[in-house]
Amino acid sequence: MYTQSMDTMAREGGDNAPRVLEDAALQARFDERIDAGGFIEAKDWMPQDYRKTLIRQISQHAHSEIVGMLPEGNWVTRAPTLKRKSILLAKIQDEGGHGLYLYAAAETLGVSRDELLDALHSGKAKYSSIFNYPTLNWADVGVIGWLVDGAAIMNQVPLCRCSYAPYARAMIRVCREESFHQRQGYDALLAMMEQGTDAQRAMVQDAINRWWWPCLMMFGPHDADSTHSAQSMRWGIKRISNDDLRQKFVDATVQQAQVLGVTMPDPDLRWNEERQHWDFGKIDWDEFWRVVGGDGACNRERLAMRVKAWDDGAWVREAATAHAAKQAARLAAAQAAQHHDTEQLQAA
Ligand code: BYC
Repeated sequence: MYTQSMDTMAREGGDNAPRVLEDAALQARFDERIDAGGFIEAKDWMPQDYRKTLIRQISQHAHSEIVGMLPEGNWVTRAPTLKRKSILLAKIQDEGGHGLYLYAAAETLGVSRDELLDALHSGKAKYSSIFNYPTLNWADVGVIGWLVDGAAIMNQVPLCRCSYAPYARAMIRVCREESFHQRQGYDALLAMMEQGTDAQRAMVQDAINRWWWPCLMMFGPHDADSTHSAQSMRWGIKRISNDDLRQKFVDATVQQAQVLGVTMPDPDLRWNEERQHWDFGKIDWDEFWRVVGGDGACNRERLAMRVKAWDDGAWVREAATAHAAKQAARLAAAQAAQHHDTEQLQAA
């Protein structure tokens, strides 16, 4: 479906000039709307590459949400109190919901959910590098909320103004929920730091030491090495660059770390009076690309878990399909009966 509008093949009769002119006019109208900061709806004409870029980004985002349920899911049975367990369950369910909104947004672009999930399960599709790191202790759950969700919010708030309206609308609700996720993580860490034992405070610091650099990697490669940034920014899909978002995240979190009483594992982290920003050290991009390429600590485990969840859920999908078929048959029979009655009345 998503090649329809770029089809410049000769029409019957052999003359494709009218079609080329028509496409040029559509492209001009699209560019005008993008340049004016306007939105594109699902039924509007859009260039094929714009559609492809959105399918790529939205589906990777959707996959990240549902794979992102796994590291925290590891701690549901071991949450320290009933309150923390309820919060964690609600958060994980939210992530599942975010996956649904995002798959639905991707479907408006003419791709099926089955195709997207096939790509995830076969290892072809990417999802965020961050979810390939292990959650070793309870403080990891707090740090995921504070730092991982904090980074996610920083990246996702500008997406509420993405030029593709169905994605932008989905992101508004996602961001509201992410804000609760970030606060609950910070609150859990604050409780450990203020009311906990020395061992618990050490757990928090250890978790931050392990998650800090992978969180900085979440924003993607430097702008100069980012394949898609320039075009995505021109199209209004991305509104702020990878490096600028990363800097905003560092600036916001260093202050929060000071309140919490923890440090970041970066000897080069220092306030730059001239730039009015925090300078930070070099990111290990070899590690990033290794993890993105499938060789992180948990890539295989995460994918195996997703495939198992999909296979275990086969009976639910079969039952839902059988139920829908039964309902459709019932409706068709009722309509046929009504049609028959009407015909008899007319004949009488
Ligand atoms: N991990 O040209 P670039 C969450 C890939 S959900 C893996 O800069 P782009 C949460 C990139 O895909 C968090 N791959 O790309 C959920 C591209 O490869 P392809 C997810 C990465 O798209 C549950 C290549 O590197 N958030 O927080 O312009 C619980 C070159 O990169 C990563 C989103 O998905 C990465 N970190 O910019 C808790 C937000 N970074 O596709 C929390 C939406 C880059 O050419 N996505 N790559 O094979 C975006 O904003 C953008 O896609 C990115 C990357 C900023 C991530």
